Amino acid sequence: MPRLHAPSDRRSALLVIDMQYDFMPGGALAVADGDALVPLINQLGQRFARVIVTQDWHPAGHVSFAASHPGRVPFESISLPYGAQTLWPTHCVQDSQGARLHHDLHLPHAQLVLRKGCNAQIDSYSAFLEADRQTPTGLAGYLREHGIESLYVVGLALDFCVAWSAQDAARAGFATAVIEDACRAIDLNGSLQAAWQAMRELGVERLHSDALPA
Ligand code: VGL
Ligand code: ZN
Repeated sequence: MPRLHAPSDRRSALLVIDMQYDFMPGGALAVADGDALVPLINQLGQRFARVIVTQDWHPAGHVSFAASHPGRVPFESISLPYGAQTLWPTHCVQDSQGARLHHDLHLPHAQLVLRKGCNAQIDSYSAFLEADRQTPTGLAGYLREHGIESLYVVGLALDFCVAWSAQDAARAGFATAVIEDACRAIDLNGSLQAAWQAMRELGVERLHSDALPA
């Protein structure tokens, strides 16, 4: 695993995952305390030369919605052509209020807002590769063309979109860290512990926001 560059280094980027109303308390797929991250992520953003933001951005009737499968309920798992898929409450429908970024998120210098999960038949927790594990979002190419080598990942949810994005970043050769106090988890059937284990095996660093490399 290549070495992590400091946040202020032009070769580093902060990757802010899915800070959208549907993942906030009161949202369709609420993550406990998700909104508490906003001030910390705003502060972290100030320390990074480069910031990238993602949005979960599903068409109506998306394959990951329990409502798209008669007789199924949220949080069940089903088998799809690309493998097992957890079914979710309907969330982050393109252009809905729940899909908007939290209004208090203040990252004025963010250069890229990447939308993922746009294919009706394929989910995408990862900001790099859709759930078929073949369709790229283009993010790796974007980062390489900008000379970015180190990624610090924050946001929601730690055990799904943050963890999948961090793992794919590490596999793609980026030095990758998750800032754990700038994330919150769903924690479904042990998913949080499994996510940390999988990230550790790929060399993803687990950092606290007050201990980032200088
Ligand atoms: C997410 C479940 C479904 C996430 C997105 O952002 O972690 N989780 N869609
Ligand atoms: Zn989703």
